[in-house]
Amino acid sequence: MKRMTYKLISSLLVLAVLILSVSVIFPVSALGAEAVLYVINQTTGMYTERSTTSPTSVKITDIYKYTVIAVSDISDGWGKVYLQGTAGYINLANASPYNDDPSDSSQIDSIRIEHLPYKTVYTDGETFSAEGIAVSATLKNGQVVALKGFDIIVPSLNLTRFDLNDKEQTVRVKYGPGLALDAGFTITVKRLPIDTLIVDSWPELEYKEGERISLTGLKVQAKYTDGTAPKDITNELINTATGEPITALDGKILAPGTYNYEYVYKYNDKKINLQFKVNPRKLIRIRVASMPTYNVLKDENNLDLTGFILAADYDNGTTDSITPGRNAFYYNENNKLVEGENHITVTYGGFTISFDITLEKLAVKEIEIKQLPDRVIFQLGEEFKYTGLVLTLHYNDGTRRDITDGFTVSTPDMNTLGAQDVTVSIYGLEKTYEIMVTDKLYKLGDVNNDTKVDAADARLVLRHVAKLSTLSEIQQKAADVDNDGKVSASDARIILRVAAKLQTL
Ligand SMILES: [Ca+2]
Ligand SMILES: [Ca+2]
Repeated sequence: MKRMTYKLISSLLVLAVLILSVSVIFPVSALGAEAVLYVINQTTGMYTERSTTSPTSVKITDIYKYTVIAVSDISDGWGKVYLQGTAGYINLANASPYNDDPSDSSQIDSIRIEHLPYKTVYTDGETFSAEGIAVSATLKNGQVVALKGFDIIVPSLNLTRFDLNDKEQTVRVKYGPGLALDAGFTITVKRLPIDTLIVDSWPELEYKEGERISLTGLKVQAKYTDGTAPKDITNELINTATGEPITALDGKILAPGTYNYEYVYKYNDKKINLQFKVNPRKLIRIRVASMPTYNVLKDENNLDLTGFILAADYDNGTTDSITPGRNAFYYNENNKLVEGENHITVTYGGFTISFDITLEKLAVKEIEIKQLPDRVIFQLGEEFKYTGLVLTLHYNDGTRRDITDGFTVSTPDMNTLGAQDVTVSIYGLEKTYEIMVTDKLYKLGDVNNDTKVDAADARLVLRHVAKLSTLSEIQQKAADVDNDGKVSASDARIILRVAAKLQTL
């Protein structure tokens, strides 16, 4: 509900009228001309007359008793008024200057609408006008006076799409606080005289899956029964099911299917139907986008599809990557994979393609020394060892495995000083690494490696034998002076004899 104050409307109207009249007749400097409010005492003989100089007897409209009206340019008992946008003159003999409304609304017993506004029939969306309304107040002392400062509560003059007929609406007139002084009258809001909606041109109605709906080309016009020129209302259409404007459909992607949309303009009985069809995309071919990267035959019934991508191309320009199931494949003539060339056939979505792939037996294709043995420097004449050597086997399927035995290691000449190549071999593949044979690694008997063979060396041997401390591998070599492969008290005794120069090594 829209609430407006007639007082405000009136003064705005007067102001507008004044400005209009003054600026037309007088230069801008005369804007100060003021209107005076008059109240009409009776309708009999009240005429407005179309003339700017001497009033004539042409009545332009009625003014009713109790109407409060702005009058200007008063002379010789006549005053200038504007009624429904037209200037005229009234004879003031039957009007009197308006005195203010009662200052206290409690003096008023009731209010009454003496005459309705000029306009009581509206078209959907028009603006309400109170012009012409006459309202009286009956005071508690019985006197009846004209009222000006009443409120008018105007209902919406906009019909909705659910208003299938012209609509009666009530306008309330109220004076003062509360609702005690209240009157009302009915106005009619008429529907726009829409006859039919005409689709002048259609948009694209059939789409491929994934395409966006385009309303380009759609032109809908409303035709009116009253001869009004047809109006393009394309963008004002409303979907009856969702209430969304038609513009919300533009650019949408709809799943495949048929869509019947009903659109209305203004009222639900003025509608058009749009049928959109979205066709499911069609597979037009399949192709190998990427070959399998795994080329080792492990299972004659299953091709390893690592790296394999089958592309499915559709008529709407889209492509899917497919991972076909085992049943989509057929291998060679008997459906078994073999070593060497294989002819593979794939079927998907009614399309068949084939490609050839070469499969090898699982084999080691390369070896690598992952970790050198614990020792690569040896004493001249020492026994060669390769403890700690780790080999990595690289298979043709991309996998790898570490081994610490099962391979063959060549035996270097440990009695020759200098660098020696050691060859490690397995599966016909070889790798070499280098060892060094030196006479500087240790001196027999010199367990603590201080260049002398003396009692200190013998003591280290005895502590080792007694398990009080442990000699390193090299120290044990130096300690085993009798060369029996063990470190024992007998070695300590020989070291002491050498230290005492009773024996040489
Ligand atoms: Ca020593
Ligand atoms: Ca020994």
